[in-house]
Order: sequence, then C-alpha cells, then structure tokens
Amino acid sequence: MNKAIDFYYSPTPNGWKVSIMLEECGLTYNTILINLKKGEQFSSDFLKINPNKKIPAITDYDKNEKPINVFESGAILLYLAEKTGKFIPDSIDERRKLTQWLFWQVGNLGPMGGQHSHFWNYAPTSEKQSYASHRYADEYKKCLEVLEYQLTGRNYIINEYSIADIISWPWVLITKSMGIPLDPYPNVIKWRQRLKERDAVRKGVDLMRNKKN
Ligand SMILES: N[C@@H](CCC(=O)N[C@@H](CS)C(=O)NCC(=O)O)C(=O)O
Repeated sequence: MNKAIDFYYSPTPNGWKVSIMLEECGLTYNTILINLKKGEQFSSDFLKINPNKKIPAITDYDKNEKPINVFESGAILLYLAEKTGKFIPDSIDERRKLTQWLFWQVGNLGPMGGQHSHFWNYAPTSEKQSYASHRYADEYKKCLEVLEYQLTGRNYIINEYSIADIISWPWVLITKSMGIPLDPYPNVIKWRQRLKERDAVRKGVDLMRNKKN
C-alpha cells in the first residue's frame, strides 16, 4: 500500500473538503475510516494525530523526515495547497482574499451549518422549535446570503477556483438534508452545480459513500 498520505476520514462535509482536495491535487492517499458513531475519534491512537478528536486529519509521509500530522480542515487544505502549489493564488493580494474566505468558512459557514444540521436532524422534537434551533438556522442562512453576494458576477469565491471553494462547497451541498431551500440564492445554486460537474469533486464526495455513519 502506498503510504504517501494517510487520510483519517468519515463521509461527512468536513471529510469531503479533504477528499475533494486530495482528488483535485492527484495525490496518492490511503483512507482510514473513522467510525464516528462507534466513537473511534476518541481512541488514544487517533488522539496522537488530532488532539481535537475529530475528522478530518492527515499524516504525510512524503518526506524523508518525520511524518507530518495535520488536523483542522482549513489547515489541511492550506498545507496541501502549499505542498502542491495548486488551488492557491501566487500574489499576496489574492492570498489575502483567499485566507479571509478560508477563515470565514471555518468560523461561520461550517459551525453554523453544523449546529443547524445537528438540531434539524438529531434534536428531540421538543427542541426543534427552540430559540437555539432558530438561531442556528438564521445564522446559517446569513452565511448563504454572504456567499450569494460574493458570487455576484463571479464563477468562484475569489478570482479563480481555489481552496476557498473546496472548503465551502460541502456545507452547501447538503442544504436539502438541512431543510433549507436554496431558491433565494441563485448564484449559490449555479456555483454549487459548477463544482459538482468537476470529476475530482464527485470522486471526493463518493469516497466510501456507503460507509455513512
Ligand atoms: N473544525 C473542524 C470540524 C471537524 C468536525 O466537526 N468533524 C466532525 C465530522 S463532520 C467530527 O469529527 N465529529 C465527531 C465528534 O465531534 O465527536 C474542521 O474543520 O476540521
């Protein structure tokens, strides 16, 4: 088995960010499924890779030195983009734009989508109409509005296809399962479809699809 990169994964939006990036970059990787329902993210072995006990994480053996562990999807995408020189712009000004959208995703779209999705799919019925439940749905919709505005007159989040798109897309892919119609966001609909048509994106999302946990 090729040991270039070990990829700790589960087929979820945060996992797809990295599976899509690995596919886009054409990197060789070995997928290690972490069964979240069984609590495998809490094992002592995985803790050494990711002290935050969540997927995704990677170990890169592609150097003669010590293997490199990286956790947090934003850090992993930046690491892989810098390693390959792909999906990251060269100019300082474009990089500034890229990093602000990366931070936006990990601080806004991801957590608001994640919390809304949790309430929508898992909260007891009595909690579904709670203050917190509405708050997360509204905050997630605000993120979609931000994305809609940014995509006005643009095909991608910054001037070119980049890790800003790769990191954001999975949290927009699943709107149906979160009960959020996309009709008010036509630019987002087009962008979502534009990315869906990429082979690497489809391969990334299909990785171990049947192993949903
Ligand atoms: N901020 C983290 C979030 C990762 C995350 O929430 N992963 C979820 C799956 S989508 C997870 O591992 N959940 C298991 C748990 O919290 O126990 C990142 O962007 O990598």
